[in-house]
Amino acid sequence: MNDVAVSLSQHLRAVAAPTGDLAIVLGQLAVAGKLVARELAHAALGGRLGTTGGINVQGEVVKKLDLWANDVMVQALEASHLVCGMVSEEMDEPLHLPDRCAQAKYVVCFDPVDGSSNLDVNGVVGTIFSIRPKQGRGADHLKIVPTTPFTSRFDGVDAFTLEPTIGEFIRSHEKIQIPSRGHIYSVNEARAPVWQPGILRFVDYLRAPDRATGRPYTARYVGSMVADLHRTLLEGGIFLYPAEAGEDAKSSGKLRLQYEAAPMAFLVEQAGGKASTGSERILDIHPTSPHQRVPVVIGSRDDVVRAEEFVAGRH
Ligand code: AHM
Ligand code: MG
Repeated sequence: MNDVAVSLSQHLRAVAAPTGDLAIVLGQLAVAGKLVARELAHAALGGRLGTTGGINVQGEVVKKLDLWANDVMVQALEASHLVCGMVSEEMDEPLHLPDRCAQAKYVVCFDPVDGSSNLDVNGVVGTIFSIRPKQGRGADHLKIVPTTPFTSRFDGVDAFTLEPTIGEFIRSHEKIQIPSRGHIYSVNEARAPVWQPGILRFVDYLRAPDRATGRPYTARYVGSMVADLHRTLLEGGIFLYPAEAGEDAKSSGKLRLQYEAAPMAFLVEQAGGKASTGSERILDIHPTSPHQRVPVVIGSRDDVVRAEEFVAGRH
């Protein structure tokens, strides 16, 4: 039986920074998460699925729930009075709240609904966020640094699952440790013709039978990184969204550094895994623009190391 007695709010009181400010921001994010979960549960019956007809700064179709969830996140974070900058997949420009700067400590980057191509089929989606210390003054802090300053203050990954009948996130997993090697790979193989040769050879290697090294791996791909990495955190294996050949926007992959790749890299590293672009640690990258994309190779340590070896041409 799970440890039913530990709620997220109790956990935050016990472990968050002595001032409690971080706990307040996380508490507001939990409120936004509950509101989004409630909306998702009822959106189909209420006719609130489908697209807005608009295209976001990434050139992607915007769903009604993307925008609704973005507004919920912005309002919840504004209400904390501790956040003066936000970067969102659904906002072309970073949102700066100058009147909050004196008091605020944090900038939050988020993807309100990751995996939104799954929305209309009731698939798994999720909200991804990273909380960064405010840097500099005024709008300067929107030149955000990676999450590294936070890493030393955390100690592993606990998971909290929303119990909807009582409206509480309850601890469901404690100190998650990713197996050092898995047996699942997760990648959109329809994109294989535009992968670089190292990634192509690596995925071919995973598919090749070899009893001694536990191959072939098996394939699982939801098309929602939150779902694919949830499985990877618990069962191990490797998730990839590699760079693609050509001049189009995917020459650095698809996933955005600040609100998709870096937060997931942080979780995976905290659980003992590894997060790379194929040649560089994701959390070592200094962002140069709000919606910067990076290739992602993430999961069990040994699997990611092996992928890097293929990318480097050693196999
Ligand atoms: P989104 O934030 O617009 O939903 O895009 C990100 C998602 C990831 O969750 C997922 O891994 C990837 O895009 C799937 O892309 P593709 O359909 O190209 O495989
Ligand atoms: Mg996303």
